[in-house]
Amino acid sequence: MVTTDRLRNVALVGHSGNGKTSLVEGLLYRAGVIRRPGLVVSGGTVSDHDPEEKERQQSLGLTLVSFDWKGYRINLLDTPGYADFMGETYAALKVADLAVVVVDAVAGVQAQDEVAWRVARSWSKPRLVFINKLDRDRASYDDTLAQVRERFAETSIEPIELPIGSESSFHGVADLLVDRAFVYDTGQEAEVDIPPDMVDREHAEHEHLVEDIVEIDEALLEKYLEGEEPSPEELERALHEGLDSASLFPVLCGSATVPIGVDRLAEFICRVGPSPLDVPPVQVTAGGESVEVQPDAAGDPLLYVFKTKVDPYLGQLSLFKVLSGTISTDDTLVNPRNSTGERLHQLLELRGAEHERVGQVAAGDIAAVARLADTSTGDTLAPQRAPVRVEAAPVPTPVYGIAVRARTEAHEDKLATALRRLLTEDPSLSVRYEPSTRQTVLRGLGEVHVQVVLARLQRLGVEVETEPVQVAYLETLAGPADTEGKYKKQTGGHGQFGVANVRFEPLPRGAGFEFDDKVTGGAIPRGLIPAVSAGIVEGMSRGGKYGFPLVDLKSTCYDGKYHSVDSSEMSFKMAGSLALRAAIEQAGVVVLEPVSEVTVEVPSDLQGDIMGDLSSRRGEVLGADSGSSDGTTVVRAHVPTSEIISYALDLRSITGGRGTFSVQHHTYQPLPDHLLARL
Ligand SMILES: Nc1nc2c(ncn2[C@@H]2O[C@H](COP(=O)(O)OP(=O)(O)OP(=O)(O)O)[C@@H](O)[C@H]2O)c(=O)[nH]1
Ligand SMILES: [Mg+2]
Repeated sequence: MVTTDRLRNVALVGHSGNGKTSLVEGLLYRAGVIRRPGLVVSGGTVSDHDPEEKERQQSLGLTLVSFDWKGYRINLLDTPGYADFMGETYAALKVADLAVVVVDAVAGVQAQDEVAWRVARSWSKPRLVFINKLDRDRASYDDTLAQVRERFAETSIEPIELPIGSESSFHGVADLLVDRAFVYDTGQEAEVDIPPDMVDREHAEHEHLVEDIVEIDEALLEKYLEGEEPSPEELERALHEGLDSASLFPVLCGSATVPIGVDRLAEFICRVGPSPLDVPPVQVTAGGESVEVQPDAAGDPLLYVFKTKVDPYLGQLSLFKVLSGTISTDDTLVNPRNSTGERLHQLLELRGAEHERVGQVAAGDIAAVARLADTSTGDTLAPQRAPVRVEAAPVPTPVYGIAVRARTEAHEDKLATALRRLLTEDPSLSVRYEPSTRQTVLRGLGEVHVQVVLARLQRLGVEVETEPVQVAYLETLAGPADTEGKYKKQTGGHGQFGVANVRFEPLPRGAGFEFDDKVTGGAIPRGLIPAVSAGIVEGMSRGGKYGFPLVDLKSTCYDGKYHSVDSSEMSFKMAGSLALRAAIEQAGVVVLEPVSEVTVEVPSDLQGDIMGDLSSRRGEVLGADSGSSDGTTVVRAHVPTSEIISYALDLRSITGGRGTFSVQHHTYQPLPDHLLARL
C-alpha cells in the first residue's frame, strides 16, 4: 500500500474524442501494465469496457483505472466527454486532486473542454492541459495553445513542453524546464540535444517560463533577480506550489496513440502534481457544523461514494475515496443518511473491468467495495460515533424525456427492475409516471443519453416501445355551473336510480378538488353522498372536453332524489359523474398548459441570444445574473413546457454546446385560444 503522499488522483476531462481513453491506454502501456495499447475503434481499451461503450466507440461512464508508476500510485478517472454524460465529469472531478484537460490539437478548444475547465475552476481544482493528437494531419500546437490561453482565460497558462516536428513527423518534445529534447524514434524515450532549428525558440520560451515560475516563490524570485539561475529542482518545487494552489496551469503535449509524451505526463503528474495532502482539506458537516477533514491515514475512517456500478459478477460496486483513516476489509461504518451499518466485505482496486482484492485502502486513495446494503452515489460512510457527511457532487437535472412502455405485459416487471438498476448507476437519469398522460417518462440529459439507456435495456433483454412525451395539459371549468345528474335505469327486476343536484365553480390554480355536502332533509341518504363525490372525482380524472384531467374545482351537492329500492352507491356515483358532464357542457372549459421554470447558464456573450430565443418560445424572462464562474450568465425564465420539450437539443445548437440548463415544473396557465387547435 503506498502512502498518501504518493497517491495521484487524476480526472481526465475534455470534449468527446479528444483522446482521454486512448491516453489511459498509452499510460498503461508505458507503465508496463498492458503489452500493447488497445484501440477505441476496435473496442479494445481497458477503459471503455462496457458493451455499449465498445459499440459506440466512446466512453459513457466514468472509469477508474489504478496503476503503479515508479513508486507512485495513479488513480485515473477517465470520463466521457459527451455533454449528456456531464454528471460523470462532476463525480470524477469531485474526488480528483488534479484535472488533466485533454485538448485536441486538430479541433482546438471545444465546448466540453471549456465546460470541464469551468467546473474544475469553480471547485478550485488544480488543472493541467495536455495538447493531444499532435501526430495528426492539420494538428497545430501553436493555434491550440493560443486558444487554450484565450478560452480558458487564465493568466498563468504555462507551456512546459514544445513539440518536435509536426503532424506525421511529430516525434518528440522539448522540455522547457531542463532545456533538453526527448524523442521517440525507436518507440522509447531518448534524451538528446534540442534540435538546432528550435534552439532559439526553446530558449526564449524557457526564459519566459522561468520568469513566471519564480514569481510563485519569493525566495526564488529574489535569487533570480540577483542573477542566479534556479535549478530544475527549484523550478519544479515552485511549479508544484503553483499547480497545487490552482494558480498556475502547466501545458504538456504529445500523442496518446503513438504514444509520445505520455510517459512524461505520468512523470510530471507524480513529480509535480498534487497528492491528496497538497490540496485543500475536505469540508464535512458534523451536526450542522462545517469541519475540515485532513487525509490522515491514522485518523477516523471516512469515505465518500462517488459512483455506483453494477458488475456482472460482483453485483453492485461502490467506488469511493477514503477522505481520512485507513479502511480494512470487514470494517463496519455507518451511512449517516439512513443510519444503515455497512460492512465492507470486499475491497477492490479497479482497472476498468478488472478488479483485484485488497486488504486495506489508505487516506486519499480511491477504490471500490462490493455489495453495500443501502448506500448510493453521493453518500458518506463514517464511524458510528461521528456520523459526519460530505456534500455530494452536483447531479445535472434530467431535461430530455421520452415515454417508454414494456412491449408486452410480461416485460413490465423486467422493465421496472432494469430501470431501477440503470438509475442506481446514473443519478442523472429519472423515470416518472405521469398520471395525466398515462406515460412513463424516462429522462436524461439529451438524446444520446436516453438512446444509450434504451440500448442497455435491450441488452438486458427488456423489450420496450417508445413514444414522444405528451405535454401534461389539464382542464378546468371556465365558470360556475349548476346541474342535475340523473341516473335511471330499469332492467327487469331491480332498477338503478339516483339524482344529484350539484353547483360547480372553478378554484385557483393548485387548489385541487373540494366537495361540499349541503343536502338537507335526507334528499340523498348520508351514506350515499360520498358516492356523489367519488363519481365527480372519477369523471375529473377521465377528462374534460379535450380529454385532459380536470382540476381545481369546487362542487357543492345541495339536493337530489332517492329511491328506497333502486338507489345504490353505484347509482349516485353515476349521478355525480353525469352532473360533472353537464357542468362541462354548461360552463365550458379552460385548457391549462404546464409552465416550466428554466435556468440557463451560458457564456455571457450569448445572453442576448438566449433571452431572444426564450421569448420566441412564449417565455417570460425573469432576469439574468452572473453565473457560477467568471464570464457566464444565468438566465431564468418561465416558459410553457410544450415549447421546450426538445430544449436540450436546441440549446446545444444555439450555444455550440457551451450552455447548460435545468428545468422544473412551475405552474399551470391557460392555453391561449389560438393554440387550442394544436390539441
Ligand atoms: N492520431 C491520433 N489519434 C488519436 C489520438 N488520441 C486519440 N486518437 C483517436 O481519436 C479517437 C477518439 O479517442 P478516444 O480516446 O476515444 O477519445 P475520448 O476523449 O476518450 O472520447 P470520449 O470517450 O467520447 O470522451 C479514437 O479513434 C482514437 O484512436 C492521438 O494522439 N493521435
Ligand atoms: Mg473515452
